[in-house]
Amino acid sequence: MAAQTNLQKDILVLNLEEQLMEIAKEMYGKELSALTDQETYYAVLILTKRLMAVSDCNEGEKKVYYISAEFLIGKLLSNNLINLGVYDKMSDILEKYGKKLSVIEEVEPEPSLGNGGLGRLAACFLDSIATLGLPGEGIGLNYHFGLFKQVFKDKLQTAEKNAWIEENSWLTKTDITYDVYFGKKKVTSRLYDIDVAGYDSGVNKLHLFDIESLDESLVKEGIQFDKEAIEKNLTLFLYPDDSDEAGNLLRIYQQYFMVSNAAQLILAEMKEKKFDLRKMYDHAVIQINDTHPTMIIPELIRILVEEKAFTIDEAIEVVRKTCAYTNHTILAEALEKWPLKYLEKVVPQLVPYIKELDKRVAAKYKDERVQIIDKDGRVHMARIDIHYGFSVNGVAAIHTQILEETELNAFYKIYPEKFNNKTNGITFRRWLLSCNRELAGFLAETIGDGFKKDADKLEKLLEFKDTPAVLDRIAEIKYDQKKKLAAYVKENEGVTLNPDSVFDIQVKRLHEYKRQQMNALYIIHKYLEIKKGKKPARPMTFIFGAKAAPAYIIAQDIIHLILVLQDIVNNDPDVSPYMTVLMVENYNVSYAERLIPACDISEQISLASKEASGTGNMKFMLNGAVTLGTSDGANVEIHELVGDDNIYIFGKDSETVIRHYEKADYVSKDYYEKSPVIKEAVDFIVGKQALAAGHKENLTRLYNELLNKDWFMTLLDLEDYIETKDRMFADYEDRAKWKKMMLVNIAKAGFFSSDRTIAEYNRDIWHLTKER
Ligand code: GFP
Repeated sequence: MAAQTNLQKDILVLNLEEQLMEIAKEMYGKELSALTDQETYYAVLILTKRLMAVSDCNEGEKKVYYISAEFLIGKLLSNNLINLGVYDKMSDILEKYGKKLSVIEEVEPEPSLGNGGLGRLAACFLDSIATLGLPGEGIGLNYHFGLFKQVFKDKLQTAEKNAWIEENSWLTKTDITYDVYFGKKKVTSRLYDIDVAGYDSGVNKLHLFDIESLDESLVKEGIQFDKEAIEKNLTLFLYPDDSDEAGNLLRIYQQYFMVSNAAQLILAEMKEKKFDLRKMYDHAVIQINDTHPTMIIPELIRILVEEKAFTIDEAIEVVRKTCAYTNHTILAEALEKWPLKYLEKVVPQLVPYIKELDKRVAAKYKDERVQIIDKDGRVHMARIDIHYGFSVNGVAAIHTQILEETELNAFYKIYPEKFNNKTNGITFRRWLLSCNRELAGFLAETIGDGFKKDADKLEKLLEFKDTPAVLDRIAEIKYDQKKKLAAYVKENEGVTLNPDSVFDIQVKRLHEYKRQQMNALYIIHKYLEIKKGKKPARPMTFIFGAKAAPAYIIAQDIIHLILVLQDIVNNDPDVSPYMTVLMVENYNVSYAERLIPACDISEQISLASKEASGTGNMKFMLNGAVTLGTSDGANVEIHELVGDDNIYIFGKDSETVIRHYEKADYVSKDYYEKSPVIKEAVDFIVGKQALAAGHKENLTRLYNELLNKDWFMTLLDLEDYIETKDRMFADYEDRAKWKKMMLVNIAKAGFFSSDRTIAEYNRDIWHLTKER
């Protein structure tokens, strides 16, 4: 069978051109050369889907089910063509008919199925699981309007629905539907699949569940809709507003919908393959990505007991051996705790099981910190995962260490054997081969193309760290990418960027712990310096990209401040020759693919201990940017790999920060009062100039927050940040030194391939074998 399908694929590859012409005829009744770009995109999409449909699947006795609320997959056309090995061929064919593949790629709408690092990691993992030939599937939801589309109005973020699903898309409607019960209320799901092609390997699937009765017209203005009409709204948005009870309930509805479908899918497959359910763990491993899919644990237990004649003890044992949990954060707000009374409203059938799981823990352990249901009647989802799964992993060495020693120490003492670290990774197919074809091509010429399958081979580049021709070419590619970005930004944002300036970039979800506000304070500081006559050696460009959760007020205020600074700086004739500020609108994966290759300084400035790993840091490094970062998350491992000379580390370390929290002795005002530099920058936020350009309410609120609260300790590290960043700009002028730093960063990035991460998950947690 496998040989036959392979042959089919080979034949299809040989006949790509004919096939494409046929599709053009069938779909539009036109010659290929007469198609519009949009039509050409659809034709290539259909052909690529056919190619994946006849490719081998990764099969085996055991499969991983990666359940996640987010899969931030990005556009798929060019990645699929690369992974299928037909990118160049397709490009040539299109060229022959007067079309450019790079233009056709633009037509694709970006799927809006994720928020930030969590979802992008899931997407990189799917690519690597398929590439390593491992049997594995993603399971999530098909949000029609995704997270939201960010539109700036009057220097404020507004949110609109992000409709991304078109008639022709990567989604394939299957005939699989399930009944999902919320108590007595029944809804019907429908499964849509997206094929995930491995690089030079087999194909896996991303399963996205949707609800048959969804009503898109429910969304009236912006992203507002009736939160209570569950059967009409369930898969409209990812992370709908949860600032009220209805919003909380909706999130629970979504989560249960996701896991009920997942459980039914997994059990159907067990049945179809005639696997022994009592040995489910020999055939299935469920990776619970963050706490959103936690209810899979009580749900599976419930089904095994109520429908498969398991005793509760047997069910718990089988499920425990099947489920593994990944923690992505230590932020209390992100560790979900659902009031039991909410669960009673949404999924009453699960409540007796959750209470039983809680009772068993309470009977064994007295420590408050490990109880599933706390005194206030809230169910701690992560605690279910840890007690009733077999593995708990953090996502970078320092993060796992903090989990073991501090945040989850009470659990670590009970179950030391469950804890393990899996430092995150990124797929080099998207984050190098596809987004920076020029660099990837040059690397292949210089060190051979072994690195494409074995990322560690990038180290070979170190042999050229004193070779001027290689160093110059790397710098030249960077310059070209900056020019390309500048052209795109000019067209899309109307802002002029100078490619001869230093590009300093911070792109990530907007959150106070990631400290975009600290970067903004640096910009204010520089602005004031220039106004006083201290000109930088070279112009500087500060770029931000970030969405803020609509209910997160201070995050909106930070965006406002950055947009105010963009206005003030870019329109000030004294300053604009030396400095430009840009906050790109609706930052997403496609934008990241343009920004990252063009970056000189990679901003990774979270408060130490708070960023579990970060993955943007890895993408920037791989593309030759130098990191300006705190000793946090994977920055620590980047630092270890590249050494002191090739990274700029600043700020207080995680122990100091944790001590401040424990003693509650950080007072931001002290820092403000002690340092004239800090005071001047912070005061600017509510100074005449800023208030004239922005809104008093937002700016004052942010000012007060920084001065009186500053929960994520911006002012603690600000002086060190300014000093280090200044040094970095100065070092940029030593071009020989800088180019070498670029090269070393690229050469050392191999460790951060998600192929390595997935190989470790498989070795330590999943134990899958390939049978292809
Ligand atoms: C979260 C964490 C990051 C981590 C990713 C993936 O992502 O530190 O790298 O998960 O593990 F915070 P964000 O959505 O916050 O970026």
